[in-house]
Amino acid sequence: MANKASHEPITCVDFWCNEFGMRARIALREKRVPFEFVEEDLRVRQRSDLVRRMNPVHRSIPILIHGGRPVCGSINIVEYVDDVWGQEEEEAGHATRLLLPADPLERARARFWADFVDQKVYDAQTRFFTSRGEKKMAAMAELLGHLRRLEAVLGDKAFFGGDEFGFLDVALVPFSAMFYGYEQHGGVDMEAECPALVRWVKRCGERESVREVLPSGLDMYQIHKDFYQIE
Ligand SMILES: N[C@@H](CCC(=O)N[C@@H](CS)C(=O)NCC(=O)O)C(=O)O
Repeated sequence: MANKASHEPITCVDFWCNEFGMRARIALREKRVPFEFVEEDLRVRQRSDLVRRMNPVHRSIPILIHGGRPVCGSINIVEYVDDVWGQEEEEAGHATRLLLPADPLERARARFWADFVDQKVYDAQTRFFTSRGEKKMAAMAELLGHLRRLEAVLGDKAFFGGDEFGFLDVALVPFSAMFYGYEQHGGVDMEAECPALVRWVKRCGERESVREVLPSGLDMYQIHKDFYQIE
């Protein structure tokens, strides 16, 4: 729903390679919402005063600051952006298209799978990066299992919600920036393992919002290699 608040200044506090934060920035770009990007370098251990003030509970990023008020949690931010700027787009003469599906059952399903990405995919990915040897390979196998499950959800659709890029695409596509890292660190061939998902990644990459936000696989690989001190 559009309201006056939607014209107040918008800031996104994030780090360029934060998969969670990419969701917020893709959603803002999808809605053509201008925002200021304030970088919080996650390589620095101590969180900034801004983050501690705006997200005292978790001290995590992304944080969307709208008219001085924080919205925390990436999925929460994507839904907020949909709520506030969905209607506004229509007023500006663009076709309104919400990221979340209109049908309640489809919305519930999209939220379920977004949560699956946060719980299962992120957890297996973190174990993959932080462990060595057999544990690392077991985490890779688990991660591929989760991605194949998502591939089955995608089916033969262009995007998770059907013909249009939407909520679950926004939630998952930042993780694709790690695919090159999975290949380099895990010795897997993503195209052979998850061909439909790789085709979907290419399709998503044709969107300006995704192109502008997603770092290259090589940059993501380098920063994770340094961060997790992987040889
Ligand atoms: N559920 C949160 C997770 C965000 C999160 O875990 N962010 C991490 C970076 S990946 C963070 O800010 N960590 C703070 C730190 O490392 O000090 C969301 O979706 O926004």
